[in-house]
Amino acid sequence: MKRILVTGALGQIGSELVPALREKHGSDNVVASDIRMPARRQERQAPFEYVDCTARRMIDEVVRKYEIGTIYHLASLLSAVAEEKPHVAWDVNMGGLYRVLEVARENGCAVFFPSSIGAFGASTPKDGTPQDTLQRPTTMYGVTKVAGELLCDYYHGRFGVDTRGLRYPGLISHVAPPGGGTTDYAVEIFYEAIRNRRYTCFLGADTRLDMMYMPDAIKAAIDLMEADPERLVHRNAFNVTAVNFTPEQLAAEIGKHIPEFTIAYDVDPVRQAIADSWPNSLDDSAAREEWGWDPKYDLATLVADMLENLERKLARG
Ligand code: NAD
Ligand code: AKB
Repeated sequence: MKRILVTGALGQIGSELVPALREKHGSDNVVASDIRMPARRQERQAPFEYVDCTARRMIDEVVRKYEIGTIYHLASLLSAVAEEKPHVAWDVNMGGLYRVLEVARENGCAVFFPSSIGAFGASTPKDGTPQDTLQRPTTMYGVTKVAGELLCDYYHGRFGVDTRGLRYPGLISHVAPPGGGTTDYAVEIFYEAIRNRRYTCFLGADTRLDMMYMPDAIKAAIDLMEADPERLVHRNAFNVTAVNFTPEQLAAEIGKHIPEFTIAYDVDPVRQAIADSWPNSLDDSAAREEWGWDPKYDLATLVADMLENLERKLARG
């Protein structure tokens, strides 16, 4: 088989996508890459390459060396970091995607591009946000996500590159920490609940957003890339969602397991403004119809699994 390349592989998603792909296709067939080096010796044994996605030559060399057939392009700056460094975010998020698409065009690779609820803005319908709707985001992150979706569609229509993408909501996981997004509170809260029995949230109590547990997010990416292309109408990018809650509701669910847990609020105006510009909830019926999207985790099962796994991880030190 043609091999798989994952860019930004040491981040929150890549840390779980790479093992899932290796389990499915064999370790040697999945090449992890990043601009950081893996920490553990075990991770160094499997194929790993230093690839800066803004350097076309580096992507090209690795794609040719390993005869790559599919690129999961995860390298990106997330919403809060992108707002701090908008120029860098444009270079990495747009420049990186453009170069990945160019290499894919020349080498006949398929490309997975993760978009986000950040691709929507304040003028988008907020509840049950449709698949096809107004997209006028007010953040640099959102601008790069909308432009990225369009660029991927362009490369499919104009050059026949097999591009596919998802609009992920906030992702919750216990393997790698989140990389500087607006939804990071929904991961931090678990660490603080276990360590200190309290958490001070940077978003307001009633901030409602869609979220998803990482196993569902990984399955979504792999299922979409394996879906029958004849059935895909949207390609870039499908709304996907699994759970929907406010910080207050998440804290209450954690409280069922840790009764002494308390939450307080110290709102960060920058991240609050970003969250307020995003949808309250997405309509993911196109993903369900076109490639069978069907998440497994709801709020109760997600919280129980997160606490169990994180307690074990933190106990190991
Ligand atoms: P992350 O910040 O955890 O990881 C990104 C990785 O990219 C990091 O390991 C970083 O070192 C690497 N990177 C940064 N600049 C690079 C460069 N120039 N070249 C190569 N690698 C570089 O991000 P993540 O949460 O794993 O997200 C991956 C993708 O999914 C991003 O496109 C993100 O926008 C998207 N997404 C994530 C979420 C989420 O909640 N995690 C939600 C929606 C969309
Ligand atoms: C972020 O908050 O930036 C990400 C996302 C929803 O895209 N988690």
